[in-house]
Amino acid sequence: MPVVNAAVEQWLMDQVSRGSKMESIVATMTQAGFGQDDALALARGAAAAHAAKNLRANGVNGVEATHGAYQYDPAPVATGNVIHAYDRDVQVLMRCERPQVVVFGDLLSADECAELIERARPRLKRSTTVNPQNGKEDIILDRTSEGMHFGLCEDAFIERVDRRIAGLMNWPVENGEGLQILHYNTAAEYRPHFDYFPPQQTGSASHTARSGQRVATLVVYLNDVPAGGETYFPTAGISVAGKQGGAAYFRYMNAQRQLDPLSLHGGAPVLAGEKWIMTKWMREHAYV
Ligand code: PD2
Ligand code: ZN
Repeated sequence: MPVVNAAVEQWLMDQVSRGSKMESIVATMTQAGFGQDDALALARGAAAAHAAKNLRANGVNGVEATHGAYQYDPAPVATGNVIHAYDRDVQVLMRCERPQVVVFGDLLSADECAELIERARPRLKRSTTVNPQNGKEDIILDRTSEGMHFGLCEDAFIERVDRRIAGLMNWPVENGEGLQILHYNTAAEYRPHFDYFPPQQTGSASHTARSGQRVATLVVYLNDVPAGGETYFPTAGISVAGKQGGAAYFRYMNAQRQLDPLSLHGGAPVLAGEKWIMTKWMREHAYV
C-alpha cells in the first residue's frame, strides 16, 4: 500500500470536507495503488474525523453538543442474553453503555424480512428529512434512500411486528411511529444525523408538540449487505454491520429529557448490492 503521509491525509480531509462521495474517494485511491479495504478504511476514518471536528466546533445542524453532561440512566431494554419480546426470543449480541446501543440477532425470521420487503416495494418513494427551519420534509443529498411507512398496527402482520418491537424496546406500542422501510441502492447512504428533533431548531417544534421528543430508535436489518451499509456512530467510533433479521437499538433521551450527542449516527454508503432496513422511532407520548 502507498505511504499515508501528511499530503494523503490532507487530501482525504479536503475530499470529505467538500462532500465528495465515499465511492469516488475510494475509486481515486484504488487507482493510486491502495487496496480497496485500506482505501475504504482511510476514507471512513477521514469522514469520522471530519464529523467529530464539526460536532466539536458547531454541533450538528447548529445544535451545541452537550458532550459530558448527558447522564446515562438505565435503558428500558431488559437485561440478559436472550429477551422474550411478545412472541419471540431475541438474542442480545452486543451492549454499549455510552452511547446506549444494543445489537440483537434473530428479531425477525427470513420469511418475515422477505414479506416486509415485498409489501413495501410498490409503496417506496424518495426519502426526506425534516427541514431545521420550517419543519417540512425536504429531499436532500445527505439521504439517498427510498422509503415508505406502514401505519401503526395497520394489519395483523404489521401489528405482530409492532408489538414484538415494542416488547423488545420495552416502550408502549402506542408511542411508536409507524414502521418505516428503507431501501438503499449501491452508493446510497444516510450521512451522520440525530434521530431526535434538535430543540434549538425552529423546525422541531411542530414535531415535538404532537407526541413529544423521540427517545430511542431500532434499526432492523432485512437483508445481508454484500459490502458497506453499516450503521455507524462516528463520534463514539462504533459500527454495526447488520445481519438479516437482526437489529440495532440506540437510546438518546434520558428520564431528565437530556439528549445524547454521542448518538450521532449514519448509514454508511452501500458499496455492493442493496440494503433494506426497517426503522422504529419511539416517542415520549402516544404517537398521534
Ligand atoms: O440505514 C441505516 O443504517 C440508518 C442508520 C441510521 C438509518 C437511519 N439512521 C435512519 O433512518 O434514521
Ligand atoms: Zn437515524
